[in-house]
Amino acid sequence: MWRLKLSKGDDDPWLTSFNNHTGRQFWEFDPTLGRDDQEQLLVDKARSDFVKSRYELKHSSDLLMRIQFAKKKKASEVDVPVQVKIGKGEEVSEESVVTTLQRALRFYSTLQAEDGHWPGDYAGPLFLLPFLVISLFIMEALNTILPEEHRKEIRRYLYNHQNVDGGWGLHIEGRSGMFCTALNYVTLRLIGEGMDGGDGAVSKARTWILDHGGATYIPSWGKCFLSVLGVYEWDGNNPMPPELWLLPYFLPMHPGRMWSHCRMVYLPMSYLYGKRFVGPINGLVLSLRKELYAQPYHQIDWNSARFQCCKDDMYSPHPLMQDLLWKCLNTFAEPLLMKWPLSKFRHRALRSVMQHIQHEDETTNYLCIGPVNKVLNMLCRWIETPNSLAVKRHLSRIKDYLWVAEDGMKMQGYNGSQFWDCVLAVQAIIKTNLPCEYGVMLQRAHHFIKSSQVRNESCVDWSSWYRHSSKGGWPFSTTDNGWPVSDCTAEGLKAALMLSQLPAEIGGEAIEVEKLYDAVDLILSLQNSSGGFASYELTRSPHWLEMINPAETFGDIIIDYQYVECTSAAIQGLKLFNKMHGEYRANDIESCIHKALDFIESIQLADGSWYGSWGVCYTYGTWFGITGLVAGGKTYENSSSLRKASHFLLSNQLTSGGWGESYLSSQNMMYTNIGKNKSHMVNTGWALLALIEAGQANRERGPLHRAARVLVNSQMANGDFPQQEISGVFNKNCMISYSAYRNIFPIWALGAYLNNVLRPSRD
Ligand code: LAN
Repeated sequence: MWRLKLSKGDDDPWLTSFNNHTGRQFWEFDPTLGRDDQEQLLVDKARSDFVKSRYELKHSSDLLMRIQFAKKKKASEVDVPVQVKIGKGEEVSEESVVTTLQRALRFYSTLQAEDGHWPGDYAGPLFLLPFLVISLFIMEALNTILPEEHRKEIRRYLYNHQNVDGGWGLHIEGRSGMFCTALNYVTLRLIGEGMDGGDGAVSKARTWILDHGGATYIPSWGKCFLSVLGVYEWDGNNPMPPELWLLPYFLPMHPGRMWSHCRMVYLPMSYLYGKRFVGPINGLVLSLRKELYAQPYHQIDWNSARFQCCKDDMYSPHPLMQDLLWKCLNTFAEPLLMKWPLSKFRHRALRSVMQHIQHEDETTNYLCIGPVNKVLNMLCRWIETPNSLAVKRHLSRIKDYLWVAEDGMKMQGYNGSQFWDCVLAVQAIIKTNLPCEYGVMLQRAHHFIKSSQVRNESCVDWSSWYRHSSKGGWPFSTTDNGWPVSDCTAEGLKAALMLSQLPAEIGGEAIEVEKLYDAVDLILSLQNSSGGFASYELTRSPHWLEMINPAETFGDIIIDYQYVECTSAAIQGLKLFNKMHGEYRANDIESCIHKALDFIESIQLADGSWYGSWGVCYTYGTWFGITGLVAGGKTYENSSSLRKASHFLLSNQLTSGGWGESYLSSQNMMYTNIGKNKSHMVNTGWALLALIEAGQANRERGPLHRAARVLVNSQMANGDFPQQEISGVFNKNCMISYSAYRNIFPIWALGAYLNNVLRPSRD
């Protein structure tokens, strides 16, 4: 039986932590549990139910965790009032909303960990497991780090998410592409599947690859990983020169000016490229060289393969200028840098790159900023010294990225979404204004928030490692990851302030005011001259640099752009802080908010919406746009932006009363409903919150009532809400799961509906 373990180091001598593993979550297989057990039956049923509807609902419902938690709670603790359903044309009564919220809060409280966070599945992309498996294979650590029980769950996951045509998409809901089809095919073969494994699934995947021109058509990140494995040639890659790191910083293309994720992924990639590293060649590798291509491996024209990319993967085609740049570098620069005397530069560059890799490892407790550089850094450290302490520390942190649900074992997009979910959950719970239902939830969450703040800079000379200041910030996942994010910090500030307003017996002890000052300092330091806020750092280079984006599958990766979400969160956090602590930097805060408001208005789209970059999509962006403007003092009456935004939302409300936005909105940058005009509870929550915020209750209440009814009626018998289509996104084209949203947003929106619409006088 699989067991979720929380906030534990498990006496692993190679692990380090800044705060005693607060928020850490990982799964372990315990062979002694589960035989003939009731729990095992539930798990089996969840698994087979998933398989049955896997083409209709591709998102798993995180049931293994829920089954485990339900077992832990005594019957009396999960005692829930009788469910309510509201008929067509029937009024939504205050009582029905209160009952729905009580049921929802009682259920949600059973999912909270003792340290105060709500664990959950943060997977979705399908290119991450292959990166891990390929690296472990090369390091000869595959079978020790992923023993048979793990590999069994990985097989389950991959087969569950294979499309009907035999391929895999970039993420669980995407159409097939060469990137994930070739990589997952290789993964299955490396973890022991035969050429005809999986009841024909493996050969079906191979047919997909060959029908689409063979693996030379894999996008650039795939080319890099296949080269490392030895099933593709380095000559078939465009240059990724490590020498970029030696350029003077004033040049716009200096890696130090790029988006932290982009910089951190191309750092180890440039190491592998600079060394032309290839792992040990064995029989399986030689066989893959035959399986992946239609023509014999030695006859492949690697020079033209450099520019090949399957059209089903193509999201950001290279501009002509970029390809010319690669041609020049490849023809003139690379040959010189590989030979004496210029090879001296290459060696120096590789040394410098390795120092940056080490620095990233050590400042993040070997978690690294994300899943891609985690795995690549690990491989680079292994190439440097196979038995080093660093490699051991890396291996110990792999389980932080793995998650098990009824669809199998997956690799997550981060080491979790602990902090982010926690601060949103706190705001949702407080909004219900049902203190009798809070129990210990808020105190625990408050503890988690306080213990997750980043207390120190990443190191003494952080800026020479191209880091922004960290002190006072909050991360997206855990403190051990160590990279603060602008909006996580702002939402953290907001949640901490709200909690400090509650009586101590409900909210727990307030955070020290100096720690709030640190958060405010950090937020203020993250504002760009245009007024907008980016994600981790300031925007350090101009937009045109996106021209050199080599990753065909992603958009907007080169620099840290400014987002409506991050900017709105900053306004909200600073405004609330200023109301409660007018003594600190009031002038700076005022001018910051002023500029941020202008920025938000300047990026509003013609139809009144905002494009949300991290959630799907216009409902998400518009919720942030509206809340930012309202927090900054705008009203429906005095702001045409708010009027336009409200109109936008109302005009997209479905006849059922909900909203349901497809992930295609993010990808195509055009509002698109989910098929059959289905409502999605998370979109409905965002839209309802936004409309209430914009004062819709003072105008026409019908749309609010209809939306609330959809939310109430969607609740399940146990107080949970259904998992629907995937809700998160990054880099425009790749979707990611926010498993906690299905609980958080119905609660939050119904809380706002109850207190601001049904009984505003008592608010
Ligand atoms: C995240 C997750 C959190 C997210 C929010 C805080 C929600 C957002 O408001 C700001 C941006 C941020 C921090 C964010 C950025 C991009 C991330 C890190 C991710 C979506 C999680 C995974 C993704 C990362 C880039 C995935 C690795 C893939 C690459 C293309 C490098």
